[in-house]
Amino acid sequence: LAMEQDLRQALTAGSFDIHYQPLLDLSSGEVTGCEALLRWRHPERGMVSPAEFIPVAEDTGLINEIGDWVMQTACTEAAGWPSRVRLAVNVSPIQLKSPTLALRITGALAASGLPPDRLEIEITEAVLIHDDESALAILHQLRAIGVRIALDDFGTGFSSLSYLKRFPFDKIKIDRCFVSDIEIDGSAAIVQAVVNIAAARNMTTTAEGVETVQQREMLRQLGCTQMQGYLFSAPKPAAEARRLLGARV
Ligand code: G
Ligand code: G
Ligand code: MN
Ligand code: NA
Repeated sequence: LAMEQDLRQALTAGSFDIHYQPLLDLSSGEVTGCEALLRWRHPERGMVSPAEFIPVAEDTGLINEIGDWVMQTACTEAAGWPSRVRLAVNVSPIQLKSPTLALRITGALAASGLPPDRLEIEITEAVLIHDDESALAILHQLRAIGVRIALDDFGTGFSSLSYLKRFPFDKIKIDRCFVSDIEIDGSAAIVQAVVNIAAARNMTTTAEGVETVQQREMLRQLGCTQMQGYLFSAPKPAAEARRLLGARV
């Protein structure tokens, strides 16, 4: 309950910040995306991880206000980026329960001037587990205006390939657990299978948590579209991230 009050205050006190992590195209080596990752500077506890406070925000419904703030702030930042760089924003399953979400996202896009096809929302399979028709309807609305939809953390939790049939994703984000093991066990075969499924269904793939040159080269050989990870950059404050967008690997 203390955290709920703190979260409420954080919104008005301006204690939230967004860090941005570049996504690179594995064939061209260019930055073609950037993921917005929320940060909370707590007055007493210092930096609090979203892994800790997002669940509280979800339980209290505050995730809607926080999510709107993230969307508005990140779209405004991304409107100034080169046009090849897409903004990726995480959207919680709870946010997809709100019938006005698509309208609010449309409003954030219009206010910022960011074209809808430069926004990508990242959702986890949790959205699909409950066969929630209203969530799917919102995703279809967003897609109809040109917003891309990515399936985040693929291969963890209760992943089922049937989810890929239930909604036409634009992208699959391959969880970092498969990338960290890629040279050790059967992970390369799993990544290859996901890349093949994605290609067959007109989706692209992003490998998360890429930390070594060996991993990057392996992913490139496997035909993965994009990489994201500490090898190129950790999530950085907006001004720092902006300076990375023109870099190449
Ligand atoms: O950077 P990392 O520790 O920051 O993020 C931890 C988790 O928090 C990830 O699963 C990420 O998807 C989630 N997360 C980060 N920012 C946001 C956000 O703005 N909204 C939601 N719903 N989740 C976020
Ligand atoms: O769940 P989601 O994929 O949205 O969250 C991304 C999380 O992964 C964030 O916590 C981010 O800080 C973290 N992250 C990004 N790149 C790397 C990396 O190369 N290695 C590790 N271990 N974590 C990473
Ligand atoms: Mn994500
Ligand atoms: Na992820």
